[in-house]
Amino acid sequence: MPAEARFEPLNFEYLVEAEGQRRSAEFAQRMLRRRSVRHFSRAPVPFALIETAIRVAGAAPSGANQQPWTFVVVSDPDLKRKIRIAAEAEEKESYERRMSQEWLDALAPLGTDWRKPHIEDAPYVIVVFRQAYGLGRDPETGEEIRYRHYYSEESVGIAVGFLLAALQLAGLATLTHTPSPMKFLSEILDRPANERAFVLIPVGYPAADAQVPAITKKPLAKIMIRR
Ligand code: IYR
Repeated sequence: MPAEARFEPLNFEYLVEAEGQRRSAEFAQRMLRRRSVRHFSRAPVPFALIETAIRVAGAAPSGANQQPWTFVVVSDPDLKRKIRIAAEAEEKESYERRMSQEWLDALAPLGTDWRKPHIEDAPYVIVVFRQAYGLGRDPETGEEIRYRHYYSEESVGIAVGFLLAALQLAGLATLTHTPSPMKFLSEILDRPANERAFVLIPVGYPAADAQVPAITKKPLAKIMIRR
């Protein structure tokens, strides 16, 4: 039997125009500085910053509010090493054999290769899992039941956007990394059958001498159309 809708008053914070402008500009200024970082310092990061960012990610909208995500926060050096070794093995195969020349050419401006030392250098690696379907128990029989998840890809993508924004505002550097295939992450992190690795995010402070590729974002005129 489906649960019935229940309603409550919206708790909305109205801002006077000047305050809205101020906050919007401040947020933009901070977000526009975000860069994907591949050179991390080993300096420790307060766990509270990670926890708060994941709380923010968990507030993202999702299909049928099913919240089809699990955030695995890895700081254990042995686990990080295992993940790095497995990721590098997949990446080496990808760069040397699986990726097309067209793909390699598209990536060339980023200067990446199969080596992923950042997985071990960053104090935290957040591995985001997408729950392809839900798992529950039949209240009568106690049997395990599977239920459909709606728009889980989109939902987890939105939650990761929230997560990256929250980490940026916490003064942390991040990288979205998707070694392909990512099945090894389920095995190393012992995740259940309904979960699929979605993205791996090293989090930390940048190395003092961190470099980033000299690339730019499209101007507003190229991405926005008003009708
Ligand atoms: N997963 C590889 C390759 C790679 C692919 C894309 I698309 C990127 O934007 C960056 C890298 C790697 O992480 O090196």
